[in-house]
Amino acid sequence: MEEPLVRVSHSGSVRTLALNRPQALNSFTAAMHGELRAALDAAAADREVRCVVVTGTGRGFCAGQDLADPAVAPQRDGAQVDVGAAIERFYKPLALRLRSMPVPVVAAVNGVAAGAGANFALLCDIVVAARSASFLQAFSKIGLIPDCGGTWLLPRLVGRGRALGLAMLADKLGAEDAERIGLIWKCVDDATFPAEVETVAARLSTLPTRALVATRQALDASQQLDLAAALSLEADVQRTLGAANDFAEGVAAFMAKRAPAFVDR
Ligand code: T3D
Repeated sequence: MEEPLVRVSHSGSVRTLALNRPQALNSFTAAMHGELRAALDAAAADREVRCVVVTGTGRGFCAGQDLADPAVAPQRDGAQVDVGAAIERFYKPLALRLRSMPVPVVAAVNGVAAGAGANFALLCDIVVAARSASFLQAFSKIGLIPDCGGTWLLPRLVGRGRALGLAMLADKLGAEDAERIGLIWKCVDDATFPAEVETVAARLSTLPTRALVATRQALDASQQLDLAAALSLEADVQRTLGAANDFAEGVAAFMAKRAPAFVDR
């Protein structure tokens, strides 16, 4: 049987999607985009799923666009290639899908994350990286700008100065430094990486999913709002969440000194 380009596995209420083109450091092809999109859609639609983990097989996380793909590589005969069309067709929907997932998404960065592969990781809610992993905004090396959300994400995560340094110089940033400058949540030892990812995903899966997703949405929306508008948004979201099951359960569990069992999604 043919190997899938995205390996899907399930443990408890955690769905893991592993990019699976290790021979090319899990770089994106049209077919892999298709499988990833289908797997994300399936996870979003499955009420049993309360956390999604994305990772890579082999020694890399994802090396961005597969540059050997004739659909994007400049043609030897001088024919123009519409790189923008690939962005519209694949990367924009991928970024918007990740940011609209109805459950938290963890990027488990097991190795190098380059180009769109780096920004694919940074679009996720929580990024945990193995100490040997690295992040590389490889775009300037091939005459492009950061895509897959890079121009939006980088200044928001690390500020304009560091964003420009990372994007223009395209140096490999080790996982420790990525954590130090606030690009990612956590860098952990390679030996404990799988267990740490499992722990964080299991924890997220027991937390109030709807509130976690509303937190992501409110943080993203606040980037465009003044304080008064952000405060109003907070009031609106709290009004909705305050009427949901998880708020009642969270308060009841606190008062009864027991662990809560959240159900909303
Ligand atoms: O084009 C459009 O549609 C626009 C979209 C753009 C989005 C983008 O992501 S643009 C950026 C694309 N990505 C890159 O430019 C990164 C290219 N890769 C690298 O710079 C290096 O491979 C790494 C720094 C990521 C890792 O280096 P290293 O030394 O650990 O590994 P390596 O030997 O370079 O790569 C291992 C194999 O994977 C190698 O194949 P081989 O020689 O063993 O048969 C290499 O060719 C292959 N590989 C790595 N990255 C890609 C790739 N093959 C195709 N496309 C890749 N992006």
